[in-house]
Amino acid sequence: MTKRGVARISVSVSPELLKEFDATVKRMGFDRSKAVQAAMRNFLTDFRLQEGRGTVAGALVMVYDHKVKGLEETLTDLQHRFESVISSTMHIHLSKHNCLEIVAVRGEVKEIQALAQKLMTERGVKQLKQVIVMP
Ligand code: NI
Repeated sequence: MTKRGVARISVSVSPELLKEFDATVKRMGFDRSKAVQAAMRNFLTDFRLQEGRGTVAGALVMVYDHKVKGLEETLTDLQHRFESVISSTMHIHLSKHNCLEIVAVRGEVKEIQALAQKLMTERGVKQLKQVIVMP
């Protein structure tokens, strides 16, 4: 294994799994190495999320009803409390009632999960999705 450049690995898989993997990789226009790298990154990101440890980056995407009394103030207060993991926020007025907010995050998984949990449980927040990747 080297720190720079590329490291080559050899893995054992069932022929059926490899056949389906290769067919999917081909359909997506990937090559096998790139697909394995993407799968490894997803695996590591999932593990960080499960374990609640490590550094990640991503976005929290939420829809809320801005007519709900006090909600916008609460959401702003929360974002100030978690300013250490928030890089930026984008606000889009979707309709008369609905706002879409995209909160870009980077930092400790535990902090980001705590922020997401607090945002999604506020009354008036209709939906929250997390898109998390390796930084
Ligand atoms: Ni709005």
